[in-house]
Amino acid sequence: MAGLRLLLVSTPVGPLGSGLGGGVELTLLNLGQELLRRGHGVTVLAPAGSVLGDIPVVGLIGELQPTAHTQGRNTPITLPKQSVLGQMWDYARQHQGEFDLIVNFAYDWLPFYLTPFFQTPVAHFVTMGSLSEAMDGAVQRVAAQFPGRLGAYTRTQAETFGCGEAFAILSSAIDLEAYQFCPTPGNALAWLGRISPEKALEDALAAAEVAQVPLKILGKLEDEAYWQTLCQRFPQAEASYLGFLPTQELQAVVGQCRALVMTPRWVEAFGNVAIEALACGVPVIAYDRGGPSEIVQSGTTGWLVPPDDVVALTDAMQRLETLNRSACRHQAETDYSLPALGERFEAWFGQCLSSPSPGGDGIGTIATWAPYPSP
Ligand code: HBI
Repeated sequence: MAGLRLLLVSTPVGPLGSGLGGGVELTLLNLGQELLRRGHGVTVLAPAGSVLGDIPVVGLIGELQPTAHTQGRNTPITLPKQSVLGQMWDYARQHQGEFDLIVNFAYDWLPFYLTPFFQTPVAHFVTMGSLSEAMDGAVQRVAAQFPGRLGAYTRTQAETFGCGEAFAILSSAIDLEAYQFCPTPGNALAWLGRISPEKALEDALAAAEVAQVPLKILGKLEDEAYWQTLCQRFPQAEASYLGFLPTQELQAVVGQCRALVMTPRWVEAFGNVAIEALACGVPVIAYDRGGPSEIVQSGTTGWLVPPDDVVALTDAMQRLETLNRSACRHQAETDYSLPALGERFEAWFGQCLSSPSPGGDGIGTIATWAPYPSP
């Protein structure tokens, strides 16, 4: 595909590099580098102070958007004064003629609403599952008016919006050169992730205690009180907290483990930690829920167990010998490399640029608007 001029619009919750943007920061870094390598033009729009490797970033001044995580299903859409979200999309409007395609990575109502107002096609990579009625409506409206312009990490995540068939499933990727295959592990299991209730670390601790295997815990300690209750509840668990490590150290610790344990209480859109483990040859034991259920090949590169079933989790921890560490690394190389990601996104961009926009001049005159899909 000839070099496209691409504008990638980031999340308004924080500057790139601050960690506030979570998984989408990694997605933008990996995708941006791969698209540049393939000869496309890439410009990233993001809040001022953003840094993204050697990818050109235009930083906009403005007030950050509250994270969607804290909003309820019926919370009204709010925009702070001088919102950076508004600033980013006004910049996109003014400069749209310089680009062939604009790709939105914000999980916010405004960019979806503005889709018909642009002459340059706008596509949306959705980074979480359904969280609110307003966002569901905005997503469904783009699905109805601009078929093909929605992308997501996983099918399960896309289905949460009630229009899963409208999404291109793009999965994720990591820079495999940063992860070393480890053929001979020690005895411990690993648990990776933000230490907060929706990740249900208590289930992994409970199972590890019964299975009598050591558990190495890594990740950002977001909820101190929650951590303290876990330490009190599982005094016997042979568990150690190793902190929030940079990739180089993280992959060295995880590679030494016999398996990664994932216990998500919510629908993880993807679960990057799963492919980090596979890249090191480490099988994944995960609840059969959300992103990990589309990553783990149960019986070969890990085990999928019934969600929230700690007994099944314990059993799986004791059936690791039949899993194949080389198959884990191979799956990462086949499905989760940067070239594989680039292939998937290029195919999606081609679809976005070929699928017909609705009638009308595409600048959102009332007559062309499809009414909100009736609930
Ligand atoms: N909240 N309002 C809002 N907008 C985002 O783009 C956003 C968010 N919360 C979390 C988040 N993005 C990312 O961390 C995830 O999409 C990965």
